[in-house]
Amino acid sequence: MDVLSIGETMVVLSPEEEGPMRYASKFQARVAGAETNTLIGLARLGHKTGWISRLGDDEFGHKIQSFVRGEGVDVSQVRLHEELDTGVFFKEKVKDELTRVYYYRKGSAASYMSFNDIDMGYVEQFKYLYVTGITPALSESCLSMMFKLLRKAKETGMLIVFDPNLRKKLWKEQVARETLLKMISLSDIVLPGVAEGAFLFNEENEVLIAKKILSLGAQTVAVKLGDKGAYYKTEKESGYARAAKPVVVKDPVGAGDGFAAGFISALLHKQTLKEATEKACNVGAMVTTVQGDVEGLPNNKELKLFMRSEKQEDVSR
Ligand code: KDG
Repeated sequence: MDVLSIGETMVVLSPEEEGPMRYASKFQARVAGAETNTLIGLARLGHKTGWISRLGDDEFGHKIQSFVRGEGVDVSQVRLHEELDTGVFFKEKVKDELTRVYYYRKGSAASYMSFNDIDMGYVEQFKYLYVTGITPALSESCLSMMFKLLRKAKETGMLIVFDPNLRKKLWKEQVARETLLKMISLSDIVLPGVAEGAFLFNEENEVLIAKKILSLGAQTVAVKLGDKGAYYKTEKESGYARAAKPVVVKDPVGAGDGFAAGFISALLHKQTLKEATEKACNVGAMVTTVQGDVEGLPNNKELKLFMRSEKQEDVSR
């Protein structure tokens, strides 16, 4: 198996029309969660992925379990709970450049995850463990589970990829900062955005953000720069990469998860760090071209076409 992740996935309800959600009457329901977004991206690129989580034994829990399984991610470690609910969030597109998220996930089934949910025999089959800063924000038990899992995974020699994925609505700033810095020190590869660099180090320069993260113990950093691409760095090399071409952004949410999928996919194929960052930028860019977190994630053929920046027919018939 290639990549394992653990975290909460929810049903996301988005108004069918732009504008303040108070005026919305019709909603689109989709499945989204940072960790399964990345796992689905990796599965579409042909990699073997697994997901550990908890869901409510309710309509949305069954919807999520079927959807993620249908995307080729192993869900054998996902537990459904009769007395706990599946999380839900709303994604409001107020106007072109403003999307707001409202969570209804307090006390959700996933927030009760603990290290007892984890079968280390299952974990040890994987080459990479992908984690985000969202899971430790869900509850005390998730926080403690995350650090036990990171330590155990390191002992088995797994490579740990960490996206801070800062969600300020989920926890107090000081706890968030301490936790994310500690997770960086336990990770091999860290994929922050500039906003997370500013939050953690009071630094917005990608070169200085990368240096700070390497100084905490990570081996590799790729700082996401939005439509400007990304900056990658190790002790031995550094540089910039970007997507093959600019895109019209329909929905920015999920781009970072696609970036992580492209990055890890390239590493699994033993590509260079520059190639990994390029692949990551291209997958992340493709995610933003359609509504939804995973609907724009490409398979290998689609990605190759995009990266060759071949003009695609607008209508094929
Ligand atoms: O990166 C996209 C995620 O933010 C979205 O899918 C929902 O997991 C989610 C979260 O906690 O925000």
